[in-house]
Amino acid sequence: MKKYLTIAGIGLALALGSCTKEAKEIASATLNSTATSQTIGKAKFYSLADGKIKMDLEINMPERADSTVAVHFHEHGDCGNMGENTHGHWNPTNEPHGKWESANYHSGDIGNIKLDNKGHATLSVSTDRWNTNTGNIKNIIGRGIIVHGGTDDYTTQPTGNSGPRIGCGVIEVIK
Ligand SMILES: [Cu+2]
Ligand SMILES: [Zn+2]
Repeated sequence: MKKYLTIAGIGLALALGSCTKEAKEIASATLNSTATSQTIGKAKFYSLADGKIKMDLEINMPERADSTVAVHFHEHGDCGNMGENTHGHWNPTNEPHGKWESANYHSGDIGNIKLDNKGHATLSVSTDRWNTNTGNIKNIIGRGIIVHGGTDDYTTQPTGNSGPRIGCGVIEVIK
């Protein structure tokens, strides 16, 4: 019996080992309130074995409990002037604003996220629209991430009419 448990243990260790190998954290962004500068969330980016990049996003805004916020990648990694310095939506493929994984959308149109009764939410997305290659149009490093206080209607151009910029962060490479 003990022998089988040891074999199972080795199997588990191998599985965990290959898992960490497939998902390497390559970039991250800390999201801060534009009003108070307090941290309201975090985005972590991982490179996957299939070449895609995965983002694990977490938001903590107790003051926004039971509401919906909208998240986009914006063009510039400058959160000054209440997030306005990030300018408009990052749009490397010259598409209209839209809903994630619809026919057309900006490559950072993450969209609406429902916060629970504690103001907490998590979201994971994987895509081949992103990379971290210097000089490549899909490179997400240095882009801004904006959390909006309203909801994205997915149709108004080019913003989705998503409301004020309540949170902001910059995607930074992890070396
Ligand atoms: Cu936005
Ligand atoms: Zn957009």
